[in-house]
Amino acid sequence: MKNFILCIISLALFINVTAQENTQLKLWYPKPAKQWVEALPVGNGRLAAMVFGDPVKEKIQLNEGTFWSGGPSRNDNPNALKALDSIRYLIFSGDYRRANTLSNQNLTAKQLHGSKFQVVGNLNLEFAGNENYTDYYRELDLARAISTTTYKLNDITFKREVFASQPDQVIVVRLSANKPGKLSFIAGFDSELQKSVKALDAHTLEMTGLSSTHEGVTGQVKFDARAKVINSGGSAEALADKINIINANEVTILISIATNFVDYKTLTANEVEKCIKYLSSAEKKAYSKILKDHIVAFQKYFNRVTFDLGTSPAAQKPTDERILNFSKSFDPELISMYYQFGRYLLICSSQPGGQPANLQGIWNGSNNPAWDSKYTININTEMNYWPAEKCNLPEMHEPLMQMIRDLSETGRETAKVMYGANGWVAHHNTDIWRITGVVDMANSGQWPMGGAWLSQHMWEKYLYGGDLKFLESVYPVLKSACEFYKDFLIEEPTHKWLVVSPSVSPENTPQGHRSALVAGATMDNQILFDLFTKTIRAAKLLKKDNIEIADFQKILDRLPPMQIGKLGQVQEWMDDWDSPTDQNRHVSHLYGLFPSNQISPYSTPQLFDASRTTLKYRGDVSTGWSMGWKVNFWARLLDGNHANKLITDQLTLVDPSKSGNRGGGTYPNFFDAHPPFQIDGNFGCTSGITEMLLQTQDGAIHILPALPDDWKKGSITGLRAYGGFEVSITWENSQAQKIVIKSNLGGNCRIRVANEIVMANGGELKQASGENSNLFFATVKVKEPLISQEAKLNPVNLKPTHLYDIPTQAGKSYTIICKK
Ligand code: FUC
Repeated sequence: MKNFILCIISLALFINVTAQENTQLKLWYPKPAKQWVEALPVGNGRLAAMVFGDPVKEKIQLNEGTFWSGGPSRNDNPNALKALDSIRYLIFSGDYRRANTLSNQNLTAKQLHGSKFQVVGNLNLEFAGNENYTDYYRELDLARAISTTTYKLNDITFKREVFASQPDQVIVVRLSANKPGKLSFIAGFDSELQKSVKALDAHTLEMTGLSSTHEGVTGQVKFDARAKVINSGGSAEALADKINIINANEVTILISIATNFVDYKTLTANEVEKCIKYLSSAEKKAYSKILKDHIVAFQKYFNRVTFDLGTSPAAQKPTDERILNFSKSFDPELISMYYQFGRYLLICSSQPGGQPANLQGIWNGSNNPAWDSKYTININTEMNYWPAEKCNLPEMHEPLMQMIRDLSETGRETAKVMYGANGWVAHHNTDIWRITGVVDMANSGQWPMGGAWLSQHMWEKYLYGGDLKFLESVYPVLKSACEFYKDFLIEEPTHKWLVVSPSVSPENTPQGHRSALVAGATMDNQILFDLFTKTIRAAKLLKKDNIEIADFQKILDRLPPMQIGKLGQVQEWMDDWDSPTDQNRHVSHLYGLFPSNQISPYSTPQLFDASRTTLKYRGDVSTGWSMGWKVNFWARLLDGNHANKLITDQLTLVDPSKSGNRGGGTYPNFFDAHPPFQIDGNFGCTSGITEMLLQTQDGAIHILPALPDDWKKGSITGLRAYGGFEVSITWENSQAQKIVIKSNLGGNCRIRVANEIVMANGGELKQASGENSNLFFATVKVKEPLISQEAKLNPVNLKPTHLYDIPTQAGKSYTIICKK
């Protein structure tokens, strides 16, 4: 009996110790945040906060997704149409600089280059006499979406928890201590854009504010923010614009924020009523219930994917030290945590009914953020959503779908006014008002392809989920995008291909040109190939529009092929202007490799090799998002070690206290550093890690296509593949051991895997041959590339794989054992 009790006691102690040491999926730090990129983000898709965790002066910086400068607005330049022919003529005559000047004068928006995502303000909590705290600790628990700060003062342990509840639409701050009557502080709001701050009573603070006027558009977004301060024990008193809490046992603060925003053209909501409504329904609930509902709602999404790469002693250190040491010490758990952080950020910044994640997701501490913290749709916004479907967060994709629907409305007028064309068009930037004209100068802004790229997300959503009703609902958007190019494309003089002009290869200028303006940039051709191919497929599936798709097919047939230039590279432009010293962060001409599936090791080996050459010239280290993109590229090139090298480059600590730090990497709070903070790098890398473990775009589900040598053992569960499949993989000694496939839609499941496999429960399995009968996996057939005579191509040596077909039924799971 005595032994039994001892055993129980030591087990209890052990559990306690391991619980404390279990830092898995927790960002933690032994000191408060000083800089914004050290603070910890929480969010519910509409509301967001950055928590600094300062025991003396706590700052909780607040955002609301619809609080943007300006108001409903457009930025089409009406001079465009009359200048268009001249610009095109100048481009075909090789006078790129004059084309550029004309474009700046007539196509670029006259005044409005987009609104700014703005800051609601801060909730400040001031604690007198807290200066000598000890035992400080703060964390962000990714698995529960809660930021916690603890410290000791005079032997009393204080704790603060902050989370953003999606079900209750409030940000919750919970303060407690392990002795009663010890909590005293003053709570107040402040904001650069405030109109008023006052204490309505001893428990309620209210702040109102108005967004900025920007580029001639009057600020029209109004917010109402309220904090309900609920103390148990002690007392509360209203000061003029603050609340004083004295000797409380525990305090819960509920923060509600609402704006007058309804949609991109309507600002008629009553922000005060909305704000009160959220608050009054939340305050009826017990804290424990709000907390429980928050965790359940968050974990419904988060728990769908688990990822384990093993751990190492390096994982015991604070997160910023781990990032600092990453390239020197083996810390696989930092990679799995960074991966899950990307999923965490998407759940927190993009929820159905809200705005899509912008350049900073939904976290912004400045009223003049870099690039206005808006939507750059020549790569960055798309990158934000690369993980959505494959990482089992399809609901988080919804706000982007809505934005594309909106743009297909606003972009109609742009098509008509600027180019005299039908259909819809969007250029390289947009904002909450869904502007679709040319933002910034021609070298970056004159890119009429943003809408065409974005609309690929609709087709991808269909491929993963198989929802024909959804496809039917978005088909008009795809068709209308095609209609724009049907009118807008022109024949180029040399090969008689149909090309986009004027355009740019995003933000890159051919060396010696001093103007980026061109016709027929490779990325444009690749995007159009996808747009027309997939719209035709959608029309066929929906049994619609035979006549229109015959027209679309004719256009498709006349698009330029990809070209391989003299360096053996994928050519970026229609002419072979690529330079071996060009290390531009954009690698637009490899859109065909990723996110698209036009370049494949199996069906287009020459382009596959040329892509590798392009990337070698482009180099690895770059801005954060560029490195994120390259993880995906190297995964698609089936080179796990190189992809892993890019992850290591991306996990380079960017210390915000050191000025002049210009390289991309990762801030102490795990936010991606462009620099400055830009969230696309986080999302891009999460997508890239998925691509290393599972690919779905090349006719089969490819298991562990790009596993680095270092990732010998691990497991991942719940990834999604085309055709409604969910895939979990366990591997050891760098080889798949067990694969579990859940079929949500039924149909043939074709898998590509390095080792031979058997079905665990004796299900049907056969060697695959011919086309995959499952149409979700239908591959594309691109034209043969044109290859420069000077190009030297390298052989493509692929590791041998096996291809199998498994017939599946909807709702069933299939366990596959891999032979050694
Ligand atoms: C594009 C990129 C920049 C930056 C900006 C927001 O213009 O070229 O690097 O990411 O978007």
